Amino acid sequence: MLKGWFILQHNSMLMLRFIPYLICLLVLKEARTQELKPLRPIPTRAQEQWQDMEFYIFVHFGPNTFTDREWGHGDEPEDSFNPSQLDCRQWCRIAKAAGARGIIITAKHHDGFCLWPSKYSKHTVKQSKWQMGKGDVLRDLSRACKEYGLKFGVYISPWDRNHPYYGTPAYNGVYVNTMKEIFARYGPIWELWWDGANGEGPNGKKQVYDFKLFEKTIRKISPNTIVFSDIGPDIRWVGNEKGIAGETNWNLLDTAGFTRGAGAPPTDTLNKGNMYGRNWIPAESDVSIRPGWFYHPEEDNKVKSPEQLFDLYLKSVGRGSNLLLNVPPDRRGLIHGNDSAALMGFRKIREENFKYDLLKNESIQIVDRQNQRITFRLNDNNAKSFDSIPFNGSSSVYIKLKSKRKINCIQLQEPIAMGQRVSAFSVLLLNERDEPIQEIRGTTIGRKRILTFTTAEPSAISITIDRSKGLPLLSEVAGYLITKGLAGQKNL
Ligand code: FUL
Repeated sequence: MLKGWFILQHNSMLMLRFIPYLICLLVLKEARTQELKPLRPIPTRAQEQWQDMEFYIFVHFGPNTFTDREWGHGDEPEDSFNPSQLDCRQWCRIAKAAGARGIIITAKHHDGFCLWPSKYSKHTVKQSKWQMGKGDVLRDLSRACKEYGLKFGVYISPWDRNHPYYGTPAYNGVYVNTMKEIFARYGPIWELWWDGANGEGPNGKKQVYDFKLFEKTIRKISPNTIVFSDIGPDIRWVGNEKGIAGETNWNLLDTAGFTRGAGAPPTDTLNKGNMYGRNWIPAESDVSIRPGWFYHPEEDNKVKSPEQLFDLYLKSVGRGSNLLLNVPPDRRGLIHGNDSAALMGFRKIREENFKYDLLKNESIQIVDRQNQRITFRLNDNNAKSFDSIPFNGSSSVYIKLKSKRKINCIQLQEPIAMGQRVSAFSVLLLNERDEPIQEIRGTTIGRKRILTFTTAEPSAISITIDRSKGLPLLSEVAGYLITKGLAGQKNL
């Protein structure tokens, strides 16, 4: 009995002695969980999934394809639209083989012509002689996308140079019905593209768009659709039509006081985002594989080369944006051989150059003044797992390479679900004595940051986060040796 009491006393004493440690641990844990809370604003699930799409195809197709115009006047005879061999499965086959993950089509461009037999317009495929008025491009393409496992999106131009109601309040109702019709017949729609253009209609008047109503409608009928316009709500225009995101690229944007189109923020702001922006609105980089958005036979030999496309990939996806690459079908309704050849070359370059991650089998250490630890999370090829980098100005990620190797590309990723944080970082390539042989500096990282630099042969690599809005987090670090001369990097 006495013994039992003694043991109890002894245990309690022991426990008492540990209490300060326990408190300490709890405090530390609390501090860590606090630090590891998401830093708002953060993406919605749909936005996060959208950012994982990286690269997809834009299709500009309509009367302009046949009339050699970029902006139709809206008075083109319906019969002008007459593809001789339309095959949306061919588009999908090529998109899939190029490694694209979806297709967005101009269901209606500024000329108002509808690529589906709409109840709300008399300027549609139904009024054309194509397939004796029974053709429906949206039906064919939405089906083909499903068959090939591609996401399906639509561009529905609010500007309509044909519709008799355009320029009157009634047109806003027509536009809402048009969207409802498309979503009901051809959904699910993954991305909806709102062009900012707002010109005059057939009666010489401009429309006052009721974007509040448009947005409310979409949120109601399809809450997960990603809606694009120059200022969102879900994704923003990158500020140019060259497919180039800012080297500094925040997924954040302030939209208060701005409107779509002429009232949008300066293009430079759209290009870079706002560091302290209140909304999560990432940039989509749109560009055409040819000089024009629509097909023109005289541009058959002006298709961007695989190397140029790869350069654009580095400047869009490699800067944390998505790449929306326009590939306009020709008058047959097929993707021209020159375009598909360029796309296949583009895929090959990406595959070959990103096949072997030089850091995959290296051990990555997280180092600060006091301690160092090995992390497996930064090269586990899982962008969702991440680690925090102790942030005291001198902390870094250190990779001692098993053997010296040539490298000219580093890829970094932040776990964006936790909010975008890093605003300045540097990568040091070190020799066997840990002396710097090359320094590469960057600002934002975001979902993906691909840095290319002059080829070096380091023994170790050190990455330092120089400035961050909160505790810096990294999810992936990879390294590559990109083929010399690619992407205009002459000295790679
Ligand atoms: C612009 C349009 O005016 C062009 O014709 C094209 O559709 C491009 C993607 O967006 O604002």
